[in-house]
Amino acid sequence: MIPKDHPRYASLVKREKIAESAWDGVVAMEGVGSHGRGEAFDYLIGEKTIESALLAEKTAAALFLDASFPVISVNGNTAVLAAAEIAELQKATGAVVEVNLFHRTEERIVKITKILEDAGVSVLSGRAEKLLDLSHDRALCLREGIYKSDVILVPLEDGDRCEALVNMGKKVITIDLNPLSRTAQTATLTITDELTRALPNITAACRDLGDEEQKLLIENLNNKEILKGAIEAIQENLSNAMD
Ligand code: PTJ
Repeated sequence: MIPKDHPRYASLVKREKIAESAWDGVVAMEGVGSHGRGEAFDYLIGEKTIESALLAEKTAAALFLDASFPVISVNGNTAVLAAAEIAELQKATGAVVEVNLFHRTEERIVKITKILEDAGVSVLSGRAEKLLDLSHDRALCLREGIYKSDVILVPLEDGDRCEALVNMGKKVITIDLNPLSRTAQTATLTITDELTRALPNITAACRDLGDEEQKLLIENLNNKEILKGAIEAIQENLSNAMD
């Protein structure tokens, strides 16, 4: 039991959720390591939404609003940390939600689908086929979901799969606290922010963006600049810590 007055209460609650869900077989054991890496990078960016991430979140909303077939791909960590936030984003975008796992088992798909549905998410079901240019089960996805998407959000994704989706001509948005990861470097648009801060910001922007702002955000999308902004924010934060 984490004491409510602990200075790092919110962070510890998230960590506990991830740990418990790993024991329950919902989060992959590897996902515990991914969470720890995320925590470390969140310290480095100051555990807040940095300016370049807010721009990326607004741009993500613009891409969603502009999409003909938007999809949100959900893995174990994302479902456990942000099922309610995914439900809100789905409402704001009309996106199809597909459970798509790196460490894929039918049992995990069923458990994660239930967590999402309990939070009000409508989850696409169907028979997964090997449709991505990747080896083994990582190629599996739904023809009427990820395969058909033109804009796809893949939070906390693996670099290889992100690259395969980009190579299929999709606009790939990722949420990844590590701006140096292969995923961050390969995606069309990278949001260097914590998942539960990023998703509500995208949802809010979907509701607030005007047509002109939406158009400008898409025209000016420059992921290299966005990533540079994140790395500069880390540099600045580290310099401030030494003052
Ligand atoms: O549930 P599965 O089987 O699909 O597996 C999911 C994991 C996360 C295990 C899988 O996709 C994986 O191995 O991912 P990686 O390669 O560890 O990449 C995940 C990235 O997400 C890392 O760069 C972390 O820094 C980042 N990350 C972790 N937690 C958060 C995060 N970014 C934003 N918010 C977080 N809460």
